[in-house]
Amino acid sequence: MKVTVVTAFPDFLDSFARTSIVGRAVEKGLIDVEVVNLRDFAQGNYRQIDDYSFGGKGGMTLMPEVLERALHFVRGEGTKVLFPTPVGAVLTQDLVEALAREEHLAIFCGHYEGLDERFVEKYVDLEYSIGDYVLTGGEIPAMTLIDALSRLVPGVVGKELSVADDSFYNGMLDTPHFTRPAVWQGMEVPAELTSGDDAQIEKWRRRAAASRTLSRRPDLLGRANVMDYLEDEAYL
Ligand code: 6GU
Repeated sequence: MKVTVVTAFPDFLDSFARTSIVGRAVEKGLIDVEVVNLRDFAQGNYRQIDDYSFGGKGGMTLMPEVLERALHFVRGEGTKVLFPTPVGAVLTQDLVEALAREEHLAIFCGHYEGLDERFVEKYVDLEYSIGDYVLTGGEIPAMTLIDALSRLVPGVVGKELSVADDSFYNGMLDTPHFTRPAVWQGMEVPAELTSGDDAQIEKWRRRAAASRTLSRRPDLLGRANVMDYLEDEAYL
């Protein structure tokens, strides 16, 4: 899959696309990340990309002509156009999984007040938010989405199993994790995990996931198949 990020801050994205697990996935050709400098599509002596918002309090908005020229440069046959914005649909693992099936995503990063709404209306397929707080621009949400997408691409994360077991993958929060030593500062690793008995381990993991989800994120339980976790046992 290919992801293009159109941004006024290409260096920020470039370093991300070259670093860590995502960087290795790019290097191996498992995912293609293209960074496009919005300023390359500006015109005039000042290379202007934004202007004051009409009726605003001094905030800036990216200009539709500049955005459109960038779009015509990056858009191909199967391109889905994305705009990260706090007024978008909240990004969930289900949405990430749906987007992972797309051939090409083009993410247009806004700054300040965002993109001219006429461009959004004409070209944007999906507006997404990464949570209920306000950031200065769409670059971090673009990186957030690319990171989440890349780990779904086979070969990016070392063990496929570690993806299948993750938080949200099955609608539940992840279990706690432990490593050696089995006793640390008087605190013991749950006996089931050191038992070597696969059935006991699985049962412990299901209960731990269900119990954590119930206490920390009960809002997720409507989506998860709780009965898969509890089987028909009484617990808690
Ligand atoms: Cl996608 N953009 C901005 N600017 N702020 C956000 C966000 C996106 N999601 C949460 N806050």
